[in-house]
Amino acid sequence: MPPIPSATPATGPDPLGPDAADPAVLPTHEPAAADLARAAARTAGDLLAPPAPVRLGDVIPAPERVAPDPTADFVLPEDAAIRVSRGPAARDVAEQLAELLRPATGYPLLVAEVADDGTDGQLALTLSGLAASAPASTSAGDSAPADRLGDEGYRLHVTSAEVRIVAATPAGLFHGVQTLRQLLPTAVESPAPVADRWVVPGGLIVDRPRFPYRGAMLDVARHFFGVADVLRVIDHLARYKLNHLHLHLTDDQGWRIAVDSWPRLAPMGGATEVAGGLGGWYTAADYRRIVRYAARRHVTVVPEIDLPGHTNAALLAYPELAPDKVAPPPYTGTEVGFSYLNPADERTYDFVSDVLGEVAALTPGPWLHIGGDEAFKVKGEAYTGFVERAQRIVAATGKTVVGWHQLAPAAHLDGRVLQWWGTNGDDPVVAEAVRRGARLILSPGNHSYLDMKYAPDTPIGHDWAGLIDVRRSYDWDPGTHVADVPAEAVLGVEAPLWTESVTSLAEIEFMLLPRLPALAELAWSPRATHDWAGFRDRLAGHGPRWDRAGIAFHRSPEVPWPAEPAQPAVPRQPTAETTDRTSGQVHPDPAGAPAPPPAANGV
Ligand code: TNX
Repeated sequence: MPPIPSATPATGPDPLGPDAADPAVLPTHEPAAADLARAAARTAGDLLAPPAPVRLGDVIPAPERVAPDPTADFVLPEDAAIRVSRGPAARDVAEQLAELLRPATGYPLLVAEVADDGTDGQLALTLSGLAASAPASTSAGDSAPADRLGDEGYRLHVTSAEVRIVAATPAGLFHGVQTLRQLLPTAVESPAPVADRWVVPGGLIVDRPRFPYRGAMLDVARHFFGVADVLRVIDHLARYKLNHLHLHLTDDQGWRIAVDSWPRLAPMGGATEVAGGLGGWYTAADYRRIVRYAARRHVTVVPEIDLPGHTNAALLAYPELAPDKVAPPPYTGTEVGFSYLNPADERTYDFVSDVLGEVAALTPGPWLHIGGDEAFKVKGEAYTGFVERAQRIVAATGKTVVGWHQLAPAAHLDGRVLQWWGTNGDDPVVAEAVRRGARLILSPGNHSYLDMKYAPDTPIGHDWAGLIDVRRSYDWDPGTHVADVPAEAVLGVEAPLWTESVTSLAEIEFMLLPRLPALAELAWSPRATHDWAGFRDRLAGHGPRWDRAGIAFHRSPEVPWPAEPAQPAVPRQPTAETTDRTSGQVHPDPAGAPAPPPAANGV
């Protein structure tokens, strides 16, 4: 069996630590003669220098348009500074670029806000030597009209003098920074200073997403993961331009979010997990911290309260909601479909309103996910009646309802979104719901389920939807996947990670990577860029980046990874305890311990 590498969080800046850098002011004086001489010497050296190690098109997800200019590589000088349009959100993107570059380069990377720099109301971020004059006019890369870039697009123009990112929004600037990160040499992922030639390949990228919703789901109910683990997952999403993190917060094995109006839910319902671990839950402050960290990375949190099934943990805390009003024992197995809230009791709807109301109030994003899957014991009209009420309760909170595609037969409610997890794209019930106005998030079980094994000998995961190695996660088209569902009805793509058999951050990363980038590319890149051979080669370059950053991943045999370094680039230490379990519940991270046998799932 291939071992699961134990990931060591990079020893760079603590993702939980203070985020903001000191404000910096760039000197306004004219460059001295010595500075000019140094710059001239550097330019002369660069003319003789080897080409950039990364090609401009070596980016995941593949950009919409790439025009390399091999004569225009940019080399990051030690005195590089970042100039950014005024405003806190744009400035924060610049700070994040500086935070990204400082550990490996050891350069100070000053950040300064500049007034309108001729980009016609767009935001601009420029990385260049301190001596370079502030960009005075629109550079060639700025010429396309701003509205083409949309809410999340960006234009990245690399010349020998500067790297300039232009976007209509801070999110667009942020995505441009993620592209720039991948264009720098692998060593940029090092948590400690390395001597390297920090070269960015010259040319122009104009890029924007195919779908507005690009996400991943983390099931924190089957096994609980503390805040630090969730933040690290958000980092992985952001790197690949995914913009939604769906948190599966409740299930039979655990209730993971504190609810003031039903106070026993978290302490009682959160005290278990699969195989009998201690579980845990998020306080409102924990949850807000996740939401804030995600927002800074332009990721929206989508909370899920799974109803009316998958509710054993709620029922043991509040037996009055159970059909027989008897508290069930805690559940630590992996079957599904046995528990449910009593749809015939009004108290159930008080519960649903209170819980959804509190979760909505904690959540700045527009979505509220109500589950709805595998409620095998609530059938026919009892089920649709429940769902229709729950949909209206969500609407009353001001949020847009999302649910698993089992919601399809229920009446349409404006804006509702179904998350389709089928394994056969012929689904007339869902196609009919789409005709009535539903939009779809696509999570096909046999392509996007990150809890499926890669191969028969993958030590964790399931195989009920088949084995999914990278090619299988990559080779499908969200625009045509479900019969009779037009591409316009597809809001996007989400990759769910269920965690019946996933117990640690290292195991999360092992299941996420390298499939997450494949799914991110389907969600972001124009279909015209789809090309397995090209993707496989681009993906290969990410292995050394993950190694550098101490990130665990599966060395899929489908990908031509460069040879493994004899010595890992980052010294690996035993993974620290998975702390952050609320209420002082701390238990050692079982990374490295043999994985439990694959769970039997009743699906
Ligand atoms: C099905 S997909 C489920 C989950 C399980 C998963 C395991 C869906 C909406 N429900 O309850 O965790 O399979 O792969």
